[in-house]
Amino acid sequence: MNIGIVCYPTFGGSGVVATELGKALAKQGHNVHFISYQQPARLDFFSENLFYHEVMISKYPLFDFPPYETALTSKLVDVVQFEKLDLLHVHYAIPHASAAVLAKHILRQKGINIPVITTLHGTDITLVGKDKTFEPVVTYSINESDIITTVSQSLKADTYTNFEIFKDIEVVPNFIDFDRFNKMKKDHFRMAIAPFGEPILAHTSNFRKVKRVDDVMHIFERILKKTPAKLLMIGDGPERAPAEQLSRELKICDHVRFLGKQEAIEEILSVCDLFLLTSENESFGLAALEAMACEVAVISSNAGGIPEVNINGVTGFLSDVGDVDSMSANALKLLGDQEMLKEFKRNALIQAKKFDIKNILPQYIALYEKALGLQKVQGA
Ligand code: GMT
Repeated sequence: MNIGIVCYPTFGGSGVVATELGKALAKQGHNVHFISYQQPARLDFFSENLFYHEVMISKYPLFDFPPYETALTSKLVDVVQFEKLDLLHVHYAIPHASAAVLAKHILRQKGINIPVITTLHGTDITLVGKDKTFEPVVTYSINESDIITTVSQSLKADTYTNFEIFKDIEVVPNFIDFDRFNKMKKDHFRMAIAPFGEPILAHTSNFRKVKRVDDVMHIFERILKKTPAKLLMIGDGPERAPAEQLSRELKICDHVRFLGKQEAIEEILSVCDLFLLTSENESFGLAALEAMACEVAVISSNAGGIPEVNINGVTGFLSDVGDVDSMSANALKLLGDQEMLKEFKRNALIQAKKFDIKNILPQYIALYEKALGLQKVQGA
């Protein structure tokens, strides 16, 4: 198949999922064309059937707000025609779904039928998308997509709650590539971080408000009062500086390392014991899945789709959003019982295997085939 993938090129979850999906499809022999405003972060190598088309935006002085969506739509029309794409798979509703739907309508006038598969990732539904500045366009573009997918059952339910959607939604969860994410032997690294054998905790995110990183600080403060430990904060975003400041105020900063964005995250996760995910909203929690694949148990909130990934009492523990007392008590329970911790780590790996890319990729391919089949019927 000739597949067009539209995504954000940054390290955000939706961009990572889109890029890894494209790479896996290319490995199976499909031609994959990425369309975005920048080369996707994880697309940093050559492959004969991977292509990148950059959306250029005119800097005309009249534009206080350069019209990216219009430029993206025009690019889609161009790439679909020139590269003879079979379908467009867009990740994150705003503005990718509406641009794709408009491109589809334009192409229809030119006698070309292009199916649009829209994957909803999270904040496009639970936060930004439902705001009335975007809602009518998001609703329209979801309903006009040929296939709609969400990354969890929870996000599917939220989509029906927040928008008037009259089509079926398929759930295709996030996935993990075990060729990359697995527990590696990194004893020297563990020694450097925790020289006295202290347990190592980690949090990974884009440090946005929705992640509640201040809760991570409060949980760790409570843990440190009872037992020595180290905390690695991985990623970057607007809440990073306030979190660093809070770690000083709570007098835990000597035991917390803010590592910023990291490429080889699997190497860091390989030396960790517990992963903390405190989000207010989380449609799936790819960061937790990556940790689990590296045999790390998870202490998390029970928001959104997290319970579909982290199983309470099996792979970790779940608490209500903001309940830092419960989360720190759960962490201490695991850290205080080495046998239980070992078992939870083993369970985390078993659970992560359910989301092996080898199981999830065929689900997307089946949906592409369904979309192409549908298209033939409509075109007939
Ligand atoms: O919040 C992020 O990490 C970024 C965001 C995105 O859309 O780029 O991630 C969302 O999509 C990921 C991939 O499907 C999910 O694993 C995350 O749970 C989801 N984030 C939220 O719902 C807050």
